[in-house]
Amino acid sequence: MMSKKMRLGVFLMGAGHHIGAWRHPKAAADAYESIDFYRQVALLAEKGKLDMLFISDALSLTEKSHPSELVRFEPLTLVSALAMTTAKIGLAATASTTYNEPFHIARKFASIDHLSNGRSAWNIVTSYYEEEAYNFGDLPHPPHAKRYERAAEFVEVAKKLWRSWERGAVIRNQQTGIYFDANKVHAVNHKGKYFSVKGPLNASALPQGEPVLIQAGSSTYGTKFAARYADVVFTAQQHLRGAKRFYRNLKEQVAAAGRLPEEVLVMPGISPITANSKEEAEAIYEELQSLLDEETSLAFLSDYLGKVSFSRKQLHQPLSIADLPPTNGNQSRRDLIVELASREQLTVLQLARRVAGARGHHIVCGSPTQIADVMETWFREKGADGFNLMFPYYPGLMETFIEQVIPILQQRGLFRLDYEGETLRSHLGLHEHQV
Ligand SMILES: Cc1cc2nc3c(=O)[nH]c(=O)nc-3n(C[C@H](O)[C@H](O)[C@@H](O)COP(=O)(O)O)c2cc1C
Repeated sequence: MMSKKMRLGVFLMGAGHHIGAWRHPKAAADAYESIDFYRQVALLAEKGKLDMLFISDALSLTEKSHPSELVRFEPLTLVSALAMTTAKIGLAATASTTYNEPFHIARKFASIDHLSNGRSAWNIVTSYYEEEAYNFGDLPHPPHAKRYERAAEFVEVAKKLWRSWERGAVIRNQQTGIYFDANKVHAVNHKGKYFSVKGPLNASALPQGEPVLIQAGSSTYGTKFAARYADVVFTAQQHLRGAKRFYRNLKEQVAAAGRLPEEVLVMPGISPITANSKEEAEAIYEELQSLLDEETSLAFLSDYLGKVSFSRKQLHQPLSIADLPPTNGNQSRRDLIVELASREQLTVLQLARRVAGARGHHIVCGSPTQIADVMETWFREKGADGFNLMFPYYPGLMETFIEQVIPILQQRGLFRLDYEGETLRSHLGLHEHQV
């Protein structure tokens, strides 16, 4: 029996992660703005004893945006609703450090942590879409390095705010009339390059001390930031070799930053298609591929590559790496896609169709045992401490996984039989933050 347990989140994305998902007859096409849908999948995730729900975000759309990015719930609002319909599972919401202020974000996560009794997590992103800038004044989207510089100061300020109320500061003694101990509440008085924040926060010490901090960005700046601040790193990895390289590199950086490598969990995305056999699972994948439309698939690819437009002729030729412009967006995803194209010698159209399957994440087709085998191998060989599950369509493929793959992982001693603690930090085996 293995004592270390695999950590599993589920990345909820409305109808599904496959770009054609919303057209699949078994998918919930109205999922993006349906609380009934989210409530149903959240309960399913809790039934499977998963560690957390994960909600991504963006702050803009264009006429080419996919349905998943046209209309959707704001993540913090959504997780606060789900906190009321679940009891144990962690609630991870994405919020950008580029288009928010630290006081707002620190306060909102403090509220979520209180109202969920210690189940909050913040997926810290710096925003990858240039268009987001147009919704926040006239300034251009800041360059990649500046976004990460601001993100670091942002998190420092948020941490100071979360520490501004010591535990025990709230007294609420009805006899003496003393509500709180002012000696245990501290101003923050932060003055830095990007922010000036006096504090304290108008929320008492969080049940978890701090929300679980998730980082999703794998560039050089991204991993440096993660090594310093993250509890969990969400990353896209296509194959075990690359995952092991990323894992080793990140854990080395964590140690160099003066932290323990096991304090930071690496959770790549995985998109499992579970069926009775590998052939049946591949048939589901092909059915989803048949629902793709060329234009949306190419729009996704173009975004990831840094807004490239392709001529008709280029679509049937290999991707020309030399012609790619520099990008201010998601650098690690672009590197991954470029590597995939050259490794498998894909034409632009074939590449667009591949990326459409799980936005560059690893797709695995197989029987329940085969899916569990892949996950176990990545886990044992130090390519992953766990996974963020990204089902091609919901709820069907998630149900199959929860009913058929989770019990195998449990029988192998790789995954919990039940929740042992109350907070997300305890599910993940992370220490509680002292305040
Ligand atoms: C797996 C993964 C998921 C991400 N999810 C989001 C997201 O939901 N919203 C967002 O604005 N950025 C998201 N990002 C973007 C990063 O947070 C970062 O802002 C962007 O600059 C890309 O990071 P990188 O260049 O360090 O790889 C994600 C990045 C990765 C690798």
